[in-house]
Amino acid sequence: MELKGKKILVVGMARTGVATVKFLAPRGALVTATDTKPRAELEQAVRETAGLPVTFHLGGQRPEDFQEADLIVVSPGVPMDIPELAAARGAGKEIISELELAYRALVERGRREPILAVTGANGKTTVTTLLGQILAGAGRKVFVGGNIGNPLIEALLTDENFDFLVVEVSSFQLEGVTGFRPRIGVLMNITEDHLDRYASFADYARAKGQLFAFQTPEDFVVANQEDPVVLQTLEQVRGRKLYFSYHREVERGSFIRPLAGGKEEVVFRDGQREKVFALPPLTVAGVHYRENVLATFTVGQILNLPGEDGLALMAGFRGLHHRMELFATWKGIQFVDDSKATNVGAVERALQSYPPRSVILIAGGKDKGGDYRVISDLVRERVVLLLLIGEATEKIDAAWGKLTECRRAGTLPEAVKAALAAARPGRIVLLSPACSSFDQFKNYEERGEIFRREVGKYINAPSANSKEHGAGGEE
Ligand code: UMA
Repeated sequence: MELKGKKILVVGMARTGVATVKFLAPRGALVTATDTKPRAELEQAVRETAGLPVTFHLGGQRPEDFQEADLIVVSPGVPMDIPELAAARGAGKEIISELELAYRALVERGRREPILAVTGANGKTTVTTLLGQILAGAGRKVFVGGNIGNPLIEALLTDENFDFLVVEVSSFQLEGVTGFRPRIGVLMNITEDHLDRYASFADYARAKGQLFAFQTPEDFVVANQEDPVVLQTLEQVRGRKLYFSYHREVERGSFIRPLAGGKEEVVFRDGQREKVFALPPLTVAGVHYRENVLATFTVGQILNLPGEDGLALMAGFRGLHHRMELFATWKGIQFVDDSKATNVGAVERALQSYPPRSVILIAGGKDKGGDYRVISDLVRERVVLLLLIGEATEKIDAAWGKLTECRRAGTLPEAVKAALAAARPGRIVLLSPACSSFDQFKNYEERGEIFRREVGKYINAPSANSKEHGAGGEE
């Protein structure tokens, strides 16, 4: 892929676009960067790329930029079917994602670091993080990036070579791949998400399957045995398949075996060969974390990493920020920030962790086209009060409103106020929105921070008699 003199259009100028421009422009490509947002909202992007030879067309997308480009590199948040891209595709233009660009550049530079790629509707950020940690713990130099926050192309902005590239990959990034081939691809689960972008659930599942499309029999697939959609998606893949299951034995892969006295062991089985390790008690509770541990452990075994050390590290892991994060306990009430729960599957995981009729659930935001009713039974059983916020209020009310006491709070501060009024010892005030945040917030992080701040206002107020329990983040 000769870059010198090639006209490349970078679409989207947030984190991915900026890194892409930083890679392309110094290597002689003739780069145009476009974004629908006006320049005033993209000051940081312009600042970060200052001094580089790049033409900005901001505040809208000009069809001629798409028609004149030799190659178009699209940010994950830009839908592949916007009219400008559809027309460019019609004109035979090559359109790829930043993930594909990074992959091609790595291959061309003879960079041989194995790529370990993780996808799924839920759990992928945790597994990516855990993989990074167990590799680093085993003394390997590792780049951790992708959907987790820093695009893979950033691995090419440094002269450093890594031992491994661990990449969290989203379905959006996979829409624009034509050759991306991870050495090990991990598929955690496929449940409804992003149906505001995909025509159907099948389309979304197909996008996830692209992670394995270019693998050969020398590569590995690590997948969840318990998810029927995962199994179906992987029917045709050529990589060597290993599975994990939290509650039954698998032929090839990893599983947990219960022992007498409540103890457990983890077994890695590869045909006749079996390796067995004691499973230490895990700090993070729940079935889903066990799946994350097993997926990570399986990858570790493929790479011959020491099993005990990896399991000890994962047992001590305390979870991710804004993901089922218990950030305060006050007067026997627990406050849990699960702002990263942007789909129904994630709320399901959260609710499964709590006793019946114990949860005051704050949900809502920007609807993503999924079906909320799939977890109706769980909502009826676990949620004692449902507080709705944001654009999706109507739709969630229609699905869950009659299953438990439900109030339309409108905004997050109002919801927190109502939650505090109804909270009693033993109850859990849980922000687990089932929606994206973009109707009322910049992103899920901001939503989580505002939740914490609002909770803090009440429990730290002098009248709240908070001497006994501050909001000091008891976790
Ligand atoms: N834009 C256009 N034209 C359009 C649509 C958008 O110009 O038609 C512009 C927007 O005005 C904006 C830019 O494109 O300036 C946004 O691009 P982006 O959303 O791709 O933003 P990045 O900062 O590059 O973030 C992306 C991922 N975002 C999405 O997938 C929506 C980040 O994942 C990822 O961390 C980052 O690349 C680095 O790889 C976030 C995410 O929400 C966390 N991911 C989804 C999820 O996890 O559910 C998939």
